[in-house]
Amino acid sequence: MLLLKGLTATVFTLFLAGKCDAKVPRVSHPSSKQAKYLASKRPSSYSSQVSGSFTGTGWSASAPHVSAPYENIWEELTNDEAADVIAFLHNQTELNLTAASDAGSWDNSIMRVEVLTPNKTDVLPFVDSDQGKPERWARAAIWVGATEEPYVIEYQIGPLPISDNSVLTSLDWLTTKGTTYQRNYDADEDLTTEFMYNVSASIQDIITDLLNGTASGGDDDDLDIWGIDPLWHPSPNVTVQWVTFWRIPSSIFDGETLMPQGLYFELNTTGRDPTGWSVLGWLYRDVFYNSTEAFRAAWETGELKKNALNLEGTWIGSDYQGPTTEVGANSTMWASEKPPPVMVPPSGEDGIRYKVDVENKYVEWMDFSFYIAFRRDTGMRLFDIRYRGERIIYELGLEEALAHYAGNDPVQSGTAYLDTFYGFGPYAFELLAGYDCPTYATFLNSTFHAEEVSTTHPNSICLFENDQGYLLQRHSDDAYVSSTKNIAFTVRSASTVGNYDYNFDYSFYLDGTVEVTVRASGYIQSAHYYGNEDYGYHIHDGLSGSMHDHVLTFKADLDILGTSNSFANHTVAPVTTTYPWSHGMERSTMKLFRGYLDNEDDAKLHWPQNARSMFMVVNKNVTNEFGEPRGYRIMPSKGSGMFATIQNSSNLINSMNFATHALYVTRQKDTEPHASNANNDYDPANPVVDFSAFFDGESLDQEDIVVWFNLGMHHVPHTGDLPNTVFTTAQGSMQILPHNYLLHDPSRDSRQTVRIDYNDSGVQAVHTFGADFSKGLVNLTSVVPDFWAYRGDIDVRKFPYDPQHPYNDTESIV
Ligand SMILES: *[C@@H]1O[C@H](CO)[C@@H](O)[C@H](O)[C@H]1NC(C)=O
Ligand SMILES: *[C@@H]1O[C@H](CO)[C@@H](O)[C@H](O)[C@H]1NC(C)=O
Ligand SMILES: *[C@@H]1O[C@H](CO)[C@@H](O)[C@H](O)[C@H]1NC(C)=O
Ligand SMILES: *[C@@H]1O[C@H](CO)[C@@H](O)[C@H](O)[C@H]1NC(C)=O
Ligand SMILES: *[C@@H]1O[C@H](CO)[C@@H](O)[C@H](O)[C@H]1NC(C)=O
Ligand SMILES: *[C@@H]1O[C@H](CO)[C@@H](O)[C@H](O)[C@H]1NC(C)=O
Ligand SMILES: *[C@@H]1O[C@H](CO)[C@@H](O)[C@H](O)[C@H]1NC(C)=O
Ligand SMILES: *[C@@H]1O[C@H](CO)[C@@H](O)[C@H](O)[C@H]1NC(C)=O
Ligand SMILES: *[C@@H]1O[C@H](CO)[C@@H](O)[C@H](O)[C@H]1NC(C)=O
Ligand SMILES: *[C@@H]1O[C@H](CO)[C@@H](O)[C@H](O)[C@H]1NC(C)=O
Ligand SMILES: *[C@@H]1O[C@H](CO)[C@@H](O)[C@H](O)[C@H]1NC(C)=O
Ligand SMILES: *[C@@H]1O[C@H](CO)[C@@H](O)[C@H](O)[C@H]1NC(C)=O
Ligand SMILES: [Cu+2]
Repeated sequence: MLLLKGLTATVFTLFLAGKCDAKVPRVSHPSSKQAKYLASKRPSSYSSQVSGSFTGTGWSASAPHVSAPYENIWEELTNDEAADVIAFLHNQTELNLTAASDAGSWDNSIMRVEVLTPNKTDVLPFVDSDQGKPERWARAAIWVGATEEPYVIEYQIGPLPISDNSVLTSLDWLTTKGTTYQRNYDADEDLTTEFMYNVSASIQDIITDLLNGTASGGDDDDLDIWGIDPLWHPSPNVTVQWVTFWRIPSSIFDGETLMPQGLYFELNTTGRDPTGWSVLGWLYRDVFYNSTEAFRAAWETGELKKNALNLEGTWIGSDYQGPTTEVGANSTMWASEKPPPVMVPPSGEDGIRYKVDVENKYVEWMDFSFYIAFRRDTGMRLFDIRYRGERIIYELGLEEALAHYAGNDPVQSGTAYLDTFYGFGPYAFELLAGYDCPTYATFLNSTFHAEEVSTTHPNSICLFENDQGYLLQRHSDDAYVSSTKNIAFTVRSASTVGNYDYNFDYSFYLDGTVEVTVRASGYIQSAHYYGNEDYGYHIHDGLSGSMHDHVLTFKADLDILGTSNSFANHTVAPVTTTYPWSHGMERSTMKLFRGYLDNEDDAKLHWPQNARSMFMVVNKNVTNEFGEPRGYRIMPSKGSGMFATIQNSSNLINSMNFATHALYVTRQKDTEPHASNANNDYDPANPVVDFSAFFDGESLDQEDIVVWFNLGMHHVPHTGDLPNTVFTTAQGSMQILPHNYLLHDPSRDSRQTVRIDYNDSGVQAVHTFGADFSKGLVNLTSVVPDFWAYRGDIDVRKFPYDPQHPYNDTESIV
């Protein structure tokens, strides 16, 4: 789903990012897998049209200001910084760069520039000891197309701001491969797409007969062609890919991934010369034909049985369709037109109980404070999360998102998306107030810089407090009842990566808990049902809910009272033992067994059966007054924590070693900041970062340690995933919670607690501890979203490169 390089930017030529068919303008590199020509449907607005103040669809609370204790050193490059870095890159003649807007697949061009996250070893002295601010550096990914063997490569550029001291140097230290060089076997995807359409056109009579449609690349096509991701390399330098036909919806609903047609063909697209490419065979109803001629011959016998077609209908739309009876029961949602209860801010802006430094994306709520950063590859991440003034987590964020499919057919079997390749930043569109977030949330923007265009997604991060709908604490007896409200603070963003929508929450609770939640919705990628009985349920006419695993890997760099930490394993286990008081008789009981992980060799972990072990990051050297080491526990909450079913993936080879286990513990190292790299997908056998290389036996005893954990689900879509998967069940979360960290439950410090004393004669006393109650009238008009205020991307072009005017040319791209 990426913009085609070489075409003018005025034509939104969209690529199908393997992930299929979201019709959104992709401001990114033409490095995606399958091409698709679609017009933009997403509302977009451009800098030239922006005027006045922007409020978004909601009330958009401006929270009280707090000055961040120090500046956000993790924040993405500003538009001006990005422009400078791009200008600097264009000055490096050895890179032989063509301006992105003019570049084709045979040119070298800038794919993306972003901030290079500063080394922790440089940050801590600055943050903790007020020593010099870490240097600010950028990183850039360059598309090297002007060669027979195209590749992508990353560099670091700095220090910023650009000056005579600034240099372009290798980023190889950030890899496990020893180089950021990554061979790109998909540089000519515009031509491979054209090749696919030509193959289809060459047997149009068969396609019409079997699929009742046309796939030619033209505007009036009924069918689309795309397939596996990543591409296969059965032998060195050879590229093979299976593709299939999908029906293009004619309505606004982009449910193309619900309409696979069950006819597949295999291509050899080795090398850069299309005249050397060939069709290796066809697959229809589980029969492989080793050439187009063989397939035609079979069709001409007139004896080919036909697959059921997956056709468009209201079933792919997500609109209100009720009341329905077709599902086997009468709908009883008889009052659903009435407004449901809404969340309201009790006292308007005066009532806001958190503070924000908007410029530094720094937030304080109750006993927590943190900084928000945003990355093209992984979206939102948090830094320096403090609780009661002490850092508990240095860094918390997504690392990679795997969606590994399986199937009897080669396209599903060959599909294993590594979504950082497409990026979560480019698809983190504006959140809809009143739906994604309460209308009273505070909204922040996010920005990324790809193809020499800076794109801002307004209102793509929201911050809000809300009642969790269940109590944090209660107790009653014959003399009193006591209760504490469970109010949590959430930071949210959502990314629509192709067909799928991922919602990310970081939530903070009054008891000191931090929770990471990911939820999935949007369209499933389905399969044709023929032959796929063992790989999913039959969910529509010719449709299988193609089974797949979602594995989302997160990094949690905990620092418990310093960076010298250990990973504790406390296990409850059955024992049989005698006691002085048991008269010599054995009793069957259980005990608590305490241990530590010694080193990285033991640090690939699974959640133990029956949740019998508790895993904690503790500081052995900082015990509480009862001698217990203070720590934070890691515990699956929603879902149960998971890892990939498929091990040794034929598709991903060495690029999914972060998905072999449920969680991992490693030594923190500047050279191992990320478990994956967005360019791995280009050549998964030779990843830039192979997570398994992090495990080299280093001690985990009072060291700076990092926990990497997986959330996700084994997704076997059923009829309830039509038209869209629902967040209620497609979710997983991890809690990071205090464990002997304080001497009692810290939520006692919230005044939102009540105690009512009573006896037979009624209530004797009411204790509200100084808490205010909401009072007055609520003007609900203020919580009705203004849907017409919804905006799309705001793109600011940094170039075209003009040596006379190289800087910050903020032109609209349309
Ligand atoms: C978000 O972007 C919009 C549009 O550029 C701008 O008007 C607004 O001030 C930005 N908001 C914040 C919080 O930076
Ligand atoms: C690029 O090179 C030109 C000419 O040498 C110089 O004037 C300019 O400052 C350079 N710009 C950057 C960002 O390095
Ligand atoms: C620079 O790139 C162009 C294509 O943009 C290519 O034709 C030319 O050969 C390249 N020059 C060098 C020295 O690689
Ligand atoms: C960050 O650490 C790496 C590995 O030690 C080092 O190569 C690199 O130069 C450091 N970056 C900066 C900006 O100091
Ligand atoms: C084939 O497509 C045409 C036009 O879209 C439609 O009218 C017809 O019903 C379709 N036939 C089948 C068998 O689906
Ligand atoms: C594959 O390509 C690389 C360069 O990318 C080349 O060095 C190598 O010799 C090629 N291998 C084979 C088997 O052709
Ligand atoms: C694909 O094409 C290349 C180059 O023509 C050839 O070397 C290779 O054997 C072919 N591979 C397959 C699987 O057909
Ligand atoms: C296809 O299969 C037929 C019969 O099995 C065989 O004779 C022929 O050589 C094969 N053709 C190719 C291109 O592999
Ligand atoms: C729906 O309700 C109608 C009227 O009460 C009844 O006749 C019908 O059997 C019901 N259908 C189902 C599927 O329960
Ligand atoms: C945790 O400790 C228990 C009991 O000693 C042991 O059985 C288990 O293997 C340990 N788990 C890990 C991951 O070390
Ligand atoms: C433990 O803490 C004490 C006091 O803070 C300190 O002096 C000592 O060096 C620490 N020991 C280790 C192993 O970290
Ligand atoms: C409620 O709020 C709306 C807009 O915020 C305002 O136009 C309206 O006058 C208010 N109504 C009352 C009764 O205050
Ligand atoms: Cu799924």
